[in-house]
Amino acid sequence: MSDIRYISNLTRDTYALILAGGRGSRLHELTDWRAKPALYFGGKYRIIDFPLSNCINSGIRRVGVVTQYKSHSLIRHISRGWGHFKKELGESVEILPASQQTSGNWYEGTADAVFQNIDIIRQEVPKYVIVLSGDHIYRMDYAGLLAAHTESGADMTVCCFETPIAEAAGAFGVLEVDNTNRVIGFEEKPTKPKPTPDDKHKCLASMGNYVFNTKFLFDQLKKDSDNENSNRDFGKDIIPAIIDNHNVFAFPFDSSVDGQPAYWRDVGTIDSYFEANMELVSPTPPLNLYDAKWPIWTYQAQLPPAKFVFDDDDRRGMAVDSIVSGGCIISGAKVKRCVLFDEVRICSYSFVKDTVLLPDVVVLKNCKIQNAIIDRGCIIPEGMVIGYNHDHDRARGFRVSEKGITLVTRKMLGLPVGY
Ligand code: ADQ
Ligand code: ADP
Repeated sequence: MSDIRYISNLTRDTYALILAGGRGSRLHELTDWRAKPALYFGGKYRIIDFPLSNCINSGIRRVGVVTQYKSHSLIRHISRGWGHFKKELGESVEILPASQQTSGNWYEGTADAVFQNIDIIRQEVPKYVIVLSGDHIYRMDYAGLLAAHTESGADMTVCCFETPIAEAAGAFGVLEVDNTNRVIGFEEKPTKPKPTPDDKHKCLASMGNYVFNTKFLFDQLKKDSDNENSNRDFGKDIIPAIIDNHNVFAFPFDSSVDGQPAYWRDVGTIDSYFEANMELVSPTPPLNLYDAKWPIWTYQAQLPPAKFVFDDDDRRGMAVDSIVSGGCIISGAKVKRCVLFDEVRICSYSFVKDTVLLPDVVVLKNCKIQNAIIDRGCIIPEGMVIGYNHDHDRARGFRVSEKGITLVTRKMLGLPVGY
């Protein structure tokens, strides 16, 4: 069998389950009303679009999205925007809500979220199941991962990303591997992660993405469900329980789909969310969204092009070093190093810099905003200053992050829920 045929068979024989039920509590009010995978990112996407696009672009066309926490906007996004799968070709994206499939409970941990959908996976008869976290921004060809999984003879393969120890401590599962990449140790969110042999400042963080041989997965989930002391979690329970007696291999994610250094961001905090968005406005961002060979698919509203206009006083409306999405109008205002999602309006005499503006934000006249995230649908009243004095920001009910980013939501502005 030629290599190409071999790989296409692997992806065809794979069912992907994207876990998209997590709350993302360190994002505070940004995930009060939407699950973290539904959070907007990069001007026109939601986080879930990245693993979903990786599936499509890798040739995995049978996908289940497991939802739980505040799933309304996630479900709406997927059902609106992910209809390009062809049922006639055996392709599908299914939404799998916590609906008491087996035990009558909501999903407990991540392993339970898979366990409760075993019957749905079984119907698809896949050889391999790839369990993906719906929480991360990255471009990855899962076909290479599947090839490594089968070539190593693994029962399970864990994707990992070399991460500074300071960032990984308490945040990620950390792997220890031998020189064949076999996993010989695993700790879930250790406070003192074990460094890699080559660099004492780095460790191998689990990306929360796993490949399993289907039967092996089912056997382990069954075993775990019989264990009363289990948290029903891959990181806490399943991986530590199997590494000694089974073939568990690590797959280091070290180069992106275009051969560029691998990019993987957790965006789990207000600061990391802000930074990852802001990286995109730099002249050469580490995440390439302009690669026509690896498009990031999403739901696209039918919107007019962005518009930049002189106002009545002949003041120029302009944006530099910024991403400006469809339906935006910048009139007599200046925008610098900003990410503007759909239909943002910035009015005369306002100056907005280093800010992420989610869809439908309106900045009225004479505002000054910097180092901020403005949530969807906020109307910033005339003359408001944000991000220049943190005490003032806090006094008005805005949230200021550890690194000094001001988050403003509709609720904080006293605006009603619906609009
Ligand atoms: P965490 O990210 O802390 O660690 P978790 O909160 O369980 O793990 O989330 C994993 C994924 O599952 C996320 O995409 C989340 O949205 C989703 N999810 C969480 N609970 C869910 C539920 N009950 N139902 C459906 N989906 C759910 C995990 C691993 C670590 C690894 C990190 C990488 O345990 O070892 O390092 O992911 O981020
Ligand atoms: P979309 O409306 O496109 O799904 P969002 O991701 O912004 O976009 O979804 C957030 C959802 O939560 C919206 O339907 C919004 O109306 C709702 N929402 C926001 N704030 C509140 C609130 N305080 N109470 C109830 N629902 C809210």
